[in-house]
Amino acid sequence: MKTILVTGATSGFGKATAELLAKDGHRLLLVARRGEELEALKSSLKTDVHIATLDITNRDKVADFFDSLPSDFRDIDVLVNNAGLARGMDPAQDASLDDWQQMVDTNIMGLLYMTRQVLEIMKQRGAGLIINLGSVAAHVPYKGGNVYGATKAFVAQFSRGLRTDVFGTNIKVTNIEPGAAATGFAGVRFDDEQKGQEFYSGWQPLTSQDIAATIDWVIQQPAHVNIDNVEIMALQQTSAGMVIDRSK
Ligand code: NDP
Ligand code: 8X3
Repeated sequence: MKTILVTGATSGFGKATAELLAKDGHRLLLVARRGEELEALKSSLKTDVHIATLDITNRDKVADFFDSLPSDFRDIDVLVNNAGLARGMDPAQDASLDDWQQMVDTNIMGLLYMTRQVLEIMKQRGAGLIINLGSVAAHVPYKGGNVYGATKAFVAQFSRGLRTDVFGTNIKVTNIEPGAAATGFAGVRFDDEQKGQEFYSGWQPLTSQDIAATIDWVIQQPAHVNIDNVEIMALQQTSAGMVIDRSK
């Protein structure tokens, strides 16, 4: 039984991961901004669960969260840095600066606030595992993916740098990079749940359970094994080929 902290547990990958890890009897800390969804999830899980309404972009609130952890939940073995989002899909020349700000604040700064805090615990314990949710968008540009992809490129390089820094401390680091998966993601991106659903219809994307199973597999590895990177895409998705503009 491990103590596992999952960010963004109210939807998609985070929720499916909490549900799967609860079946294995792990002790779970679940955070997100929507308190009612966290309460409902907690009451559906048959394991020890501590929930906290937390906006990971708020550095002080993240510090308060760690300062006020119940004693039973302090010895965190695993952090799943899952909370994240895309906002908008306009080309850079038309994009909203507010959307860019929110993606940077959440996918980069929020992930860093959580990571820095948990490293204090893992350092003291002399062990730990940090699993980051990157994306194939870190490596493959697509129209309108501009800042979202760049935040995930940050996650990829930060994961490599972090693994380099913690070498010799028994702390593991994994970056999981999925392709498109049917979650709340597209609805948030387009700010339109219906449009989000349409993005996933007519083909078979990854599911939340596919990624939860991957996270569970990473957690189950023996102590001497570090899964550095996992790239996973639906069979029906691939990266776009080279395109030539002949309009001029
Ligand atoms: P969902 O929209 O279904 O879930 C995102 C979760 O993040 C929600 O639980 C949301 O909770 C939480 N969240 C967002 N902002 C904050 C915040 N500021 N503070 C705390 N929690 C926050 O999306 P996915 O499950 O698909 O996404 C999970 C991760 O996987 C993200 O990092 C995403 O970039 C990545 N990813 C997704 C892919 C996909 O196609 N679905 C593919 C590759 C990577 P709440 O609103 O309650 O705060
Ligand atoms: C989200 C995956 O392919 O929609 O990270 O950009 S994709």
